[in-house]
Amino acid sequence: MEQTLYSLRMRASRNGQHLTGAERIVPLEQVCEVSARLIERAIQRGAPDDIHCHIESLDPANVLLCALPDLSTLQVPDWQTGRTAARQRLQKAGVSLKAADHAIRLLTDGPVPGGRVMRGAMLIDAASGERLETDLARGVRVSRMDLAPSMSDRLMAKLNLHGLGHHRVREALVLAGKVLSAPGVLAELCWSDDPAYLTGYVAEPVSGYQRILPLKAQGDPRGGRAFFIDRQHCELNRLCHYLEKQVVLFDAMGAIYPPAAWKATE
Ligand code: WAQ
Ligand code: MG
Repeated sequence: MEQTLYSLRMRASRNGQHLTGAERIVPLEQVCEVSARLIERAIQRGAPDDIHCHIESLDPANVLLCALPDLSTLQVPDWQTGRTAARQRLQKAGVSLKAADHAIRLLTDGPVPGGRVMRGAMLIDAASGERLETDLARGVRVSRMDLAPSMSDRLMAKLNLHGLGHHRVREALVLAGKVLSAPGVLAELCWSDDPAYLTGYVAEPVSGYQRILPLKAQGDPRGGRAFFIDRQHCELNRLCHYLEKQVVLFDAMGAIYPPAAWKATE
């Protein structure tokens, strides 16, 4: 990777409460345009009183190139069945039923004391279900990842062909790709805190990014992320450093499968 790249990170809050955040990695000539788009997103989200936009150059020697996971979409009749599908997918990835149930319960109730959503993700011991992150209110924030600039248009065109070109899908796929590339992570579970966005996913290395539609009830403002950790093969400080600091660019796409109905027997 020869070209100097810049990490753009935006976060916005109101009354001290996190509203929205987003980030990209782009060459210098795109810094102005893309940071303006991120700020516009924060404003559209509804009158933030504080917007931070941080821009920093990246050392090309520290960039890790990875391939995106395969993407599939499982359709289920209702969110309760969606949770059953998620539980089953997590177990297939080596997560215990106890750990899967605990994470689902925490995301359902709101993982922060007082029932609020977190800015980052929970780390869950894949065997015991115990929470491992040191800051239970903030969680672990995955950062410094994007599509490689040279491939970004091509990869977005492919997502667009499948009706998946929305920035929400792009960002979740890229985040899940980085999480799956991290040492000691078995799987991820996620659904949005946006009350109107009902699609969530389970990501694991074999089947990739598996969207589940719906995974939550219409109007529910709670959501979050749980990363399931294999503690035998994971040093927590190293993992958090990787998730927060390692620059990862995706320069290859996985397969994209058409939506299919989920079957309990799969
Ligand atoms: N690192 C760790 N956790 C994060 C991050 C991050 N960078 N960004 C968000 N979270 C956590 C945080 O707890 C949020 O409350 C929660 O995830 C949900 O974030 O159709 O939109 O941005 O394929 O609301 C998935 C399906 C959408 C997309 C996920 O998440 C699709 C989504 P949101
Ligand atoms: Mg959100």
